[in-house]
Amino acid sequence: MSKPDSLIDTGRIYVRAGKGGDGAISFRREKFVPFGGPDGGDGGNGGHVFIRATTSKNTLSEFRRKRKFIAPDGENGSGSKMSGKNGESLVIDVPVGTQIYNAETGELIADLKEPGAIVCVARGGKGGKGNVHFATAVNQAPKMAEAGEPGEELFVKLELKLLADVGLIGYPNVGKSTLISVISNAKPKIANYHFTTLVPNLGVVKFGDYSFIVADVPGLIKGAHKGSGLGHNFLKHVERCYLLVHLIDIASIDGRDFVQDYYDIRNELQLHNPELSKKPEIVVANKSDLLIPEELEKRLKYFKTATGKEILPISAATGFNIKELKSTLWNHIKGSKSFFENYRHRKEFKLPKVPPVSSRIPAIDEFKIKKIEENTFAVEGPAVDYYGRKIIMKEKPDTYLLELLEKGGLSAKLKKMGAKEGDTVILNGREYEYME
Ligand SMILES: Nc1nc2c(ncn2[C@@H]2O[C@H](COP(=O)(O)OP(=O)(O)OP(=O)(O)O)[C@@H](O)[C@H]2O)c(=O)[nH]1
Ligand SMILES: [Mg+2]
Repeated sequence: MSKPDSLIDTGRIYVRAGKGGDGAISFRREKFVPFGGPDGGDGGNGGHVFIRATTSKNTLSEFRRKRKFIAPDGENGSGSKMSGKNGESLVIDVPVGTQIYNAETGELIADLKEPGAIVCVARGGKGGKGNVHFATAVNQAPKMAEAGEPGEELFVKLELKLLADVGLIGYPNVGKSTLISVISNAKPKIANYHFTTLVPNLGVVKFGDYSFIVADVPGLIKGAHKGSGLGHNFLKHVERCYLLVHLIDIASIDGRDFVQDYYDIRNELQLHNPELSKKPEIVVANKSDLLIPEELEKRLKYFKTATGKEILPISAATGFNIKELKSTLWNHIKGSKSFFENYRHRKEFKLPKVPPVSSRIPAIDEFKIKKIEENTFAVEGPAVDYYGRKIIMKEKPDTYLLELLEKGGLSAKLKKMGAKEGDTVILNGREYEYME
């Protein structure tokens, strides 16, 4: 049987948003007009990457197989002022209760606590402008356009701490999965042995016009807080349930004393995190169908006397008292600040509008000259990087960059650094000869 370390409730993925499409360099063609005005359209924006919480998933195990999520790029612009299409956004669905971290900095990006909660983790790049935008009084046929901006990329760490209105806890084999299968839409595996459930199951319980979420957590045993059985991996999930349903096997099928069981589990909660033992809790006695009524009464009384707690007898197998249990759960939840309302209202889902990213535009004098060896200088800095990448030229690729940097004082700066006639200047991957 697999042990807790095989349980995947963390994941690490790489996300990259789409690059913006490039602007087009194009000119109008008309009859009798040999060379029309510029009509190059803009590039589309790159697609974003979103992460969204859903109740239809309960583990992050799939991210062991798929780890790269790349949104499509925006399309390039084209002639006749046609803009390129935006790249579609990519949505990654994760279980409700997933926390999202920047894997490099450890910063918490979002805690997706509600079904439908969504966060944009990487923004697509802004599309570049077409040559339509570059026409001036002096240059009416601009053979230049803007390149699209790259999309954001990062490594994301996912960590699941399941969230539910109700958490079902108890020893293995007491019938937790059977119960969730009876009250909700969940279809977990059910079997007559311990640790049938290895990964928590979520189910949506309908109650009148409302619905709430129940989590079936793998069985707990004595020593769980130290890692026995399936251990604290699951106690962690219980932390974020509002109400605990503590299920015991009143028929003692496995030969244990149910009062002792109750105390054992309470003790594990306390040892794992004292806050857990303060949560509202109801105690439910399952498998009561296996006892004759007199014996059931006797045992319920024994439990109440020993613990001073109320206990509700049910049978997940026959349906006895299941309606009563549901309304008891509801009575607890309806007063809580739980998220079921949210669940109800989020049926229709729209992606939030997120603007594309674009880099900061540096001033034209934001560059430095570096003497790299005798008679050789390199021009570096934000202005070179930005304009060198940003402007696409149809002809004479670097003239625009050179003219621009000249306005930012290129020759003067070179001279100050001691450049002499005939020296080599390296700029944007090309070599030039310096002239006084
Ligand atoms: N007679 C009777 N049997 C039940 C009842 N509820 C569950 N069972 C049986 O008890 C066994 C265990 O049920 P599960 O629902 O798998 O128990 P669990 O608590 O989820 O067990 P783990 O996942 O191992 O922790 C199965 O054989 C069920 O058919 C009940 O109310 N009455
Ligand atoms: Mg189970």
